[in-house]
Amino acid sequence: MAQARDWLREASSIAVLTGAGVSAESGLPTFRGPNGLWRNHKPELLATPQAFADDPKLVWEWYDWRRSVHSKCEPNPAHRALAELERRVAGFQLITQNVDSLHERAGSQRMLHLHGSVWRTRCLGCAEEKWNDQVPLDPLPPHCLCGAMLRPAVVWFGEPLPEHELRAALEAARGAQVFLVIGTSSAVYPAAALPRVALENGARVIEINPERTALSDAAHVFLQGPAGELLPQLL
Ligand code: BJW
Ligand code: ZN
Repeated sequence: MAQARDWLREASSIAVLTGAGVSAESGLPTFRGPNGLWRNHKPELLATPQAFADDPKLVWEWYDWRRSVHSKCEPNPAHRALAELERRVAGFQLITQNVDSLHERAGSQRMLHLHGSVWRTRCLGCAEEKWNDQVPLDPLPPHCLCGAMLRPAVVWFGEPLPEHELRAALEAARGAQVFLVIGTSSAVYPAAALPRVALENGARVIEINPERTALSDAAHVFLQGPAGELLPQLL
């Protein structure tokens, strides 16, 4: 912990990659692990274009439920500590896989969203993207003014990540002196490759997670525990 704290204090460029675990203490379930089931469906099997094509109403019900859970949750001390770190360090970049908006609600601004947002919809007909914070959505599935069905503006398996976000995230990973990896199982690519890119480019990599992950052996420091407790101590 002391070593990691020194690196963070001395660094002029810091990049942070977050995953679902950073929002766990706000009450949001993660994707994988013991609590990762929704009505007997595995979330990672619902987050696919195939699941949506097979049963758009089922997939929308899952997103509608998640939107309603998200709307009742508040940012936790981990989100707030990262927003504070951004205010202190000029060369700061937050990269998130999360779609919940809790980082923004905690005050983060220099953010890249790799997997989109549950609060945006995209039209399957005219492709228009829009902010939509209606909870619950009615009717379900929702439709665009053009008549076509809407989908959540998130990135499902097999879909490309938004080009600008991914390019900027790679650039931040290459340029970071310290790369923090918080609350992600490091199982989903290309996000999981970012800490490796940072390592290859000489960054100190610090991981925070209650469980060891595919990254833990390669990280310079692995801090085992919940982000909401460890991050405020670290920063
Ligand atoms: C705590 C905590 C606390 C608990 N404090 N921590 C083989 C090799 C490489 C790649 C592939 C491959 N086979 C297939 C692929 C590609 C595929 C992939 O990676 N698959 C893997 C499963 C192998 N990737 C893709 O398909 C991506 N696209 C792509 O590659 O496109 C290529 C392409 C190019 C050009 C044209 C076409 C295609 C897209 C990936 C999209 C992922 N989407 C989702 C859903 C988003 C929408 C939604 O939210 O519904 O993103 S899936 C889901 O996983 C979500 C998450 O962002 C993502 C990562 O999950 P995360 O955040 O790590 O959560 P968990 O639950 O896994 O982990 C939580 C962690 O928190 C745990 O470690 C806990 O211990 C910890 N934790 N409490 C801190 N208090
Ligand atoms: Zn439309």
